[in-house]
Amino acid sequence: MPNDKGRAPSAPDSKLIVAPGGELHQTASQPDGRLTTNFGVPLSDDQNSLKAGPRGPALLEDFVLREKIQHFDHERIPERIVHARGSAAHGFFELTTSLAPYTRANILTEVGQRTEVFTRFSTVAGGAGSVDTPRDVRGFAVKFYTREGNWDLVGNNIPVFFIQDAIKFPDLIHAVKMESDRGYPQAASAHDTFWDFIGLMPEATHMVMWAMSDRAIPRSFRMMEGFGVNTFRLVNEKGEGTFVKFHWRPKLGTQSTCWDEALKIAGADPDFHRRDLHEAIAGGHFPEWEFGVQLVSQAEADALPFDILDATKLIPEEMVPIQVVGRMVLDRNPDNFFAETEQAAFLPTNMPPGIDASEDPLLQGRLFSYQDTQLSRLGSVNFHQLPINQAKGCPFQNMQRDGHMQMQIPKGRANYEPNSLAEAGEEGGPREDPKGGFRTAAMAVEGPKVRLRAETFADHYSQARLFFRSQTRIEQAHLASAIVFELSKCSFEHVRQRILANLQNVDSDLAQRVATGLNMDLPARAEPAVEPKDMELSPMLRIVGKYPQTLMGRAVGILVTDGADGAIVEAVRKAAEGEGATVKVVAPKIGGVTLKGGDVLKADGQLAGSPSVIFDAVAVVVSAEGCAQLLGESAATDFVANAFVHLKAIGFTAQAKPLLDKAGVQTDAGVVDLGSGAEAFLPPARTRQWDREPSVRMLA
Ligand code: HDE
Repeated sequence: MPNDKGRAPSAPDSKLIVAPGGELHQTASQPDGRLTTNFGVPLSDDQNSLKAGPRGPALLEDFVLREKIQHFDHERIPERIVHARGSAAHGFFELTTSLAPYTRANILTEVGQRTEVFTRFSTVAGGAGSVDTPRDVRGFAVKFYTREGNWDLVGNNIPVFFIQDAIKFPDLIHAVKMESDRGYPQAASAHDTFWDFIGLMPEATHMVMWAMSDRAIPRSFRMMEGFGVNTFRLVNEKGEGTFVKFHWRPKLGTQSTCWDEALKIAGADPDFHRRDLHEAIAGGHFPEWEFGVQLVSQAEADALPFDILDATKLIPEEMVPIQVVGRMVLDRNPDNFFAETEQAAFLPTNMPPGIDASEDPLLQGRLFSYQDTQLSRLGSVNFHQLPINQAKGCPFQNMQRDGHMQMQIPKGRANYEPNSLAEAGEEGGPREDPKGGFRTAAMAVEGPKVRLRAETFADHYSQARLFFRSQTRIEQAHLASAIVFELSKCSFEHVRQRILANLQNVDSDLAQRVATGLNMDLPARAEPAVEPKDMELSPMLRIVGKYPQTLMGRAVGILVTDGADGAIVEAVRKAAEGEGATVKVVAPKIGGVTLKGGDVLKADGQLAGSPSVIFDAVAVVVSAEGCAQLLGESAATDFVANAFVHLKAIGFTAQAKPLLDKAGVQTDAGVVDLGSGAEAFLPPARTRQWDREPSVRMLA
């Protein structure tokens, strides 16, 4: 007998409707709330397939079974060839200073105007299911739905790139992704083929410095800078062009993790950054960035000691200051990961009138690649009709027709131009706008057709040196240690030697430190195409010492046991939350603990699954008996020991001392006795204890 065993409780009201723009929506508030097939036929049962008898085989006529299974079979689409793993959010951009002298783009001239945005952050090398915290560049792609069409600023969290010409991109990506015969490593540059390629590509050296710096292990998406990387051009009403570099600066400052911490986060919470972004927005802590520009005239560009069209070079802020002209706030999580985050298609070619590409040979290739890749990824020339990609501020209208998945029903027969259908009283369709429409900046271009790189692109080391030498002592040590780590995973000795030979052009001390870290002799210096120059140092390129000392955006974990003093827990919670931190209680059991005095305190996380790597600062508030039990639990010792070696503030009650001692914690300014009040815990909790590092880690 048929039965409804296994049936889900009645679903919320749900029905498909077609919005006026032709956009398909599934809403959850339709009055009849009936489950239907994709073609609207109401279903009486979608939990039992149609069978020949209760125990018989399924019948071919079961369109309910077939439709459900078939749709499921085709749910996946190809992941992005690069930047496959990403997370995104909606928000707005607001212009605070007009750039009218330089551009006619409405989004950059109308002060106070708010433009909707959709921003996607990503890693580069790993697949869609890889972890959030590998050492990697991060994508920072912003889609502005402007009144003059979409503008996609598809940037990274590092202002330069590995290569100068787009034609090398497939080689770079093949080298960094998992090796093709063995299918590993996933989401890691620490392997033979990447370093083999890098050693043979001196132009990559500057970017490698950044990729080995703490920038490549960000603390959260909310704490990353963003850069347009390529040089673009702003074009004003008169058709005059000005070079521009675009910048995003996070309100929370640029912050990173420690490398050992990043490795451990990968196991503890592979979705660390995705979760952080989602929870911050859901909790009303909206991430915010300043938007800035560096403007450079042609004459100023000609005077620079490098080529402004070379994407392996940055313009130091000390040379051309960043003018902050706007801000971006992300205040809404996507409703559906696939429909929005996965189907979002960013195209550097999406530029409103007044913003234009430069001749940067890396950008020139990008202008082709992104449109092209969507055709295999999203499968149709009509991907611009997907809701997330639709131009919202200025709907599209043109003579393009048909194709797979055409979602619109164009009326009439005006699908060509010029036409004179209007003279016959018919709809003639849209027309060009010679004045207001997009016009490419009329830059003079001349020369023979050649496959050559300009000589002005030949200096591969000056800016690598600039970057390394501009770092603080701490950051230099991290960078050197990162190269040692990566090269130690490279099995080719000749490749390690080549890298060491190249590094001597950056800084001989760096090269020696890496050689010592590898226990290798320093080979002869590689002969550079152009001798590197010593540029004026740029302290703005640092992270350490620059980010605000604040608990905003930070997470505090309080480890408790039965018998803990609830007043201290509450004092720490109140103080930390008062400064904007998120506070979570960690206990040996998820049901929580019974505090001194008998109250029950629920836990947010169980100790084994909530290690200290997911927090920025920790407090240990335990009873003497609870502490004695924790001494036999390695997760507890790890909790404290890792907090210490990851340079975090540790607040403790007197009863927790045996656990701190067992974990090897030595007293310093970041280890705070909570007996004298929770306030003392706050200053060290606002930052990392960099001074502690030499006592816990042997750095190169
Ligand atoms: Fe990309 N890049 N890229 N890239 N890129 C893609 O387009 C490409 C480069 C960047 O969240 C792909 O839609 C070439 C620089 C981001 O959806 C693809 C070259 C910068 C994203 C592509 C570069 C970027 C991509 C893959 C060398 C910083 C993710 C999927 C010329 C300015 C966007 C896709 C998102 C994605 C090509 C170099 C940023 C294959 C040929 C430099 C943030 O089209």
